[in-house]
Amino acid sequence: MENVRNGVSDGGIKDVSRSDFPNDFVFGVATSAYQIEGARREGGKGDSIWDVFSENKDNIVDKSTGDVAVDHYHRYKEDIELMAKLGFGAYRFSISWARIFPDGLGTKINEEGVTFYNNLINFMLEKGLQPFATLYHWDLPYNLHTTIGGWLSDKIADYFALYAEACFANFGDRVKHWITINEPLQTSVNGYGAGIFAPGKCTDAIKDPFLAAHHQLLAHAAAYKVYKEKFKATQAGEVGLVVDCEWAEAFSDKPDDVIATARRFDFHVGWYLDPIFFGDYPETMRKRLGDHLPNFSERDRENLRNSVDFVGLNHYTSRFISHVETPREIHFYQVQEMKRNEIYPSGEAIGDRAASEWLFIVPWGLRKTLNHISKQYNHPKIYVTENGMDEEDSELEKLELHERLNDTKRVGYFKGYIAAVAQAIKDGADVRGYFAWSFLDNFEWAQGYTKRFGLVYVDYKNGLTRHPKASAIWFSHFLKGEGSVY
Ligand code: PNW
Repeated sequence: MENVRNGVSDGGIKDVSRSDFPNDFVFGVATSAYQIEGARREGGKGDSIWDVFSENKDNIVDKSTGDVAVDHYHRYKEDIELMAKLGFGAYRFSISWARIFPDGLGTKINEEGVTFYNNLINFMLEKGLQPFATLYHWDLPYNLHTTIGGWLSDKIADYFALYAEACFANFGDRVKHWITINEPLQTSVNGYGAGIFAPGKCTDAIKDPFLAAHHQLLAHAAAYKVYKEKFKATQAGEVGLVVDCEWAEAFSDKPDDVIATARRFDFHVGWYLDPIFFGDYPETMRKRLGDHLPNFSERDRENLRNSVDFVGLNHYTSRFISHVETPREIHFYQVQEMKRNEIYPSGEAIGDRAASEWLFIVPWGLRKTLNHISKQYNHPKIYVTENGMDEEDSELEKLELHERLNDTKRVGYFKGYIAAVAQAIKDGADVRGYFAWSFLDNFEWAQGYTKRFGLVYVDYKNGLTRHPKASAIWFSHFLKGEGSVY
């Protein structure tokens, strides 16, 4: 039964058990290379834009870096063993481009980097975890930034295709699920617009995000084409793209708010998925951005069309969207003429807040997001590639270690959101897997180590030791099909 609060349904989300999902539904955990590996100068790795960005202490709130991170590079066996012990069936990790091609140019492969990922993948398989590999989780080889301008260059797609090809050739006999790019929107808007992510503000904060997005799409399509033409027949794997998408609920049923909500989706996911499923950017973007939005050639369109075997969805939170009149500046947010509200029209909060100021806990939003993507793009195969919440390190610091592990709020988050996935499957969405973000506490980009998203606590002050939190234990019971202990 669905409950309605302030005119908005709770999606009928209650309790959940493993048997609400098909047997072959994949449950995994997710991480990314820069956030966990460390070993910045080991194994022949080149610098990435994040290595250099975090050297500037103004860029990271606690002035930290990923130089050591949580040392997964050296502790990967311990980490994978723990994942397997908890009962997970898959691990979504990312490959550091600069470990494979230190200067990004695709000419000299770094054998030590290849060996590291071979060891990682082999160990995963030995422990019964399916590898889901992301090729690009924000750590562009720095040399590609300084020499060609990174994602602003139309040459980048060729370099990305060379890198993708090297990964398919070296790892594709064992990796059957590939993600080309993680959340291209965050790179475009935060990396090339706002400047809060690497590489930091560039030359034209208005045009650059749209150019960076365009080139990420073309790079994705180029990698997909390489796989299809050279590897698919022998390796029989799948290649997808990961987008991030909040749920956007119309603030009221006034036509202006309803239209603003649709526009919000266009600018958020339509920006990336419309070119793939329909051959061009959404009309609402074209109309508002004019020449600031690049054009696709016929060849681009052909390469992009249907260039995903699955859609990866990173989902954390929801907002109510209302229409606002703003000066129609060609700025990513202003041009959308909408406001993201954290309250119901009645004034009640949309959900409890996690540590990050953008993260409100709204389980029903995931059900609606999955159904929206399913309907909008003709029922694609979907993996939830990230979902999770954070806690504030400074708050946990005040507690004893065993108390820090008692993350009951996170247990509630996962129960609610996983139940929402089960509901979406019942509604008809073709969801094949779910990955919790993140396995370990880690380097949370501009927030450094101040925010903890892990199922496993990392003791930064005591040798980076790992301590499973209550949420990890909850998962282990859930995955075994045992009743919840919380
Ligand atoms: C994701 N937002 O990014 C990333 O893929 C992860 O690497 C990251 O650690 C995780 O979310 C948690 O932040 C996002 O502000 C970061 O809406 C911020 C937003 C969305 C996605």
